[in-house]
Amino acid sequence: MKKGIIFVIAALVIVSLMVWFSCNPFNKEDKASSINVLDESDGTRLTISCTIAVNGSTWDGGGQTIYASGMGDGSQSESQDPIFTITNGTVRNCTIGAPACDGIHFKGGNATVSSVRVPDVGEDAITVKSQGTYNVSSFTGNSSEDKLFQINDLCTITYSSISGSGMGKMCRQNGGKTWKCTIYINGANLSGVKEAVVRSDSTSTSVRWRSISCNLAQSSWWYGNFSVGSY
Ligand code: ADA
Ligand code: CA
Ligand code: CA
Repeated sequence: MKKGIIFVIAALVIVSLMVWFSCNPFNKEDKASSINVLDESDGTRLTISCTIAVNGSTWDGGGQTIYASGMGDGSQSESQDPIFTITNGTVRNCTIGAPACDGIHFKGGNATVSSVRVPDVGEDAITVKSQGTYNVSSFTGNSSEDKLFQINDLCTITYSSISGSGMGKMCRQNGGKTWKCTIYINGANLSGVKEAVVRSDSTSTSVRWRSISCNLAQSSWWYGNFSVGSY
């Protein structure tokens, strides 16, 4: 009997240490490269407790819905973890369930997000964090409180076949920044937009667009003094 209890306690300690080393919540820098605790019990659900770092490969979700545990509450707090970081790679074919935390971060090189749905966007859905060339296609993001997409570094980014309902703006270049980004919008179906399609404080930024439908009058689509043209 006593032996049994000692065995159970020892097993608990070992499992706790394994979880701690793979996913130390106090060590933010290591989180993106650490191993997730996965729960794929019914094949359509994937529970994660750390960021999935995609680097040089394609991550295909096979239609699964991802649930983040202990990574943020999906609010407007800026301190939430991203669900994915992508450097020179692709994330495709999944749904990010709530809480969607800080969404997906582009971290450099050539990277793509395709066939991804976020029914209840967290702080935002996709952020450019480092310089690169990026593609977002067949993407649905609903119920953003503020922005769907955020751009925090130099990039050329193409948004194709975007669908979203409920947002302040579809895309925001980081406030007060004057560097150039080149934004292509190739098809967007937007409803419940409160502020703009794109907002930027940079006069060197360029937006080229086609096939946008939006509840806002076209005179309110572009918030800022950047270059806009159709293509
Ligand atoms: C806001 C905030 C920025 C940055 C950004 C983001 O615009 O002011 O500092 O955190 O959100 O990346 O979500
Ligand atoms: Ca924010
Ligand atoms: Ca954010």
